[in-house]
Amino acid sequence: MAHRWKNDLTPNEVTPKGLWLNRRAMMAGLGAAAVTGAMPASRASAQALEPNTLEEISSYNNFYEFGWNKTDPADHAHAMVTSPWSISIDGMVDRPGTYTLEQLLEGLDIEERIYRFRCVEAWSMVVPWNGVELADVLAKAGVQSSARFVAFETTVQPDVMPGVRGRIIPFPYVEGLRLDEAQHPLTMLATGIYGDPMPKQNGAPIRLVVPWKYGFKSIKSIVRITLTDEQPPTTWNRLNAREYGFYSNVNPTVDHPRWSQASERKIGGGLFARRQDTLMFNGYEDQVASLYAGMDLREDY
Ligand SMILES: Nc1nc2c(c(=O)[nH]1)N[C@H]1C(S)=C(S)[C@@H](COP(=O)(O)O)O[C@H]1N2
Ligand SMILES: [Mo]
Repeated sequence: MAHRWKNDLTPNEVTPKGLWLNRRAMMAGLGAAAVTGAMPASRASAQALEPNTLEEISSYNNFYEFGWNKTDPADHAHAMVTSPWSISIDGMVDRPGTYTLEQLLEGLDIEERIYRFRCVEAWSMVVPWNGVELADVLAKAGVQSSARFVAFETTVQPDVMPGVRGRIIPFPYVEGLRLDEAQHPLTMLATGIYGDPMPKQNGAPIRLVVPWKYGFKSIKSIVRITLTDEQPPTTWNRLNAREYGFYSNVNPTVDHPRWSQASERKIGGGLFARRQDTLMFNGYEDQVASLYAGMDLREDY
């Protein structure tokens, strides 16, 4: 995999892995903004962007197909079949069809991007994702000018997904973005973390990452992408429209009906760690605020 930090690491530094991870954490603290080119220069850089460990990222998960507890995905997702994998791309595209993972990624650079990740439940992590821009994958299918939204769907494998059998949430899990959100350069299809293939509990082999939105928008283990001219249904909005809107942009000034969104607990900080302030658009305001110009973010939550 080609990723941007490769040149900073000598082969000696790559092993043992612990050292490699430490080095990455150190670099992130020193200058992730310069390295990723994806960080705003303002308030966000004041907040340390120290990545969580792979252990933290892959052991505290939401993947309701595998159960409701944070440890259920790590306990059960190993049984999910993720190879071979393909995604059907349909709707308003010039070249609809079933694309293998290899076809989707062919010719694209796998980049490494360190993003903040903020769950609507008010916990957060910092994750060094590997992946490609969604826009580049959509371009392969040829987005038609009539398309206005992108809908996504997760695999359903009932035999190995205890949560699917529970039938509390309607599966498949579905999500959606406005086309301009989907084509924004921050929006990724991620295929790995820390240079390793995506852990199954994090949405192997390929999942969405939209860093300025609450985590539930970042749908895992995608098998279908549909270009449409209508706002698509989304799983949490279907379950409770008052609590979970279509946009779900991270916004410290709009509270969830049952809790404050002004601050968050960063996973891995320990029991007595101070909560940190939640940033507007999760710290990506400079890059994405223009997408919502003229919108009332209280109405369109
Ligand atoms: N298919 C699917 N995608 C999903 C979810 C899910 O339950 N099923 N949970 C979402 C929620 S609520 C969050 S916070 C993130 C969690 O991603 P992580 O486990 O990689 O941190 O995945 C999102 N994507
Ligand atoms: Mo979440």
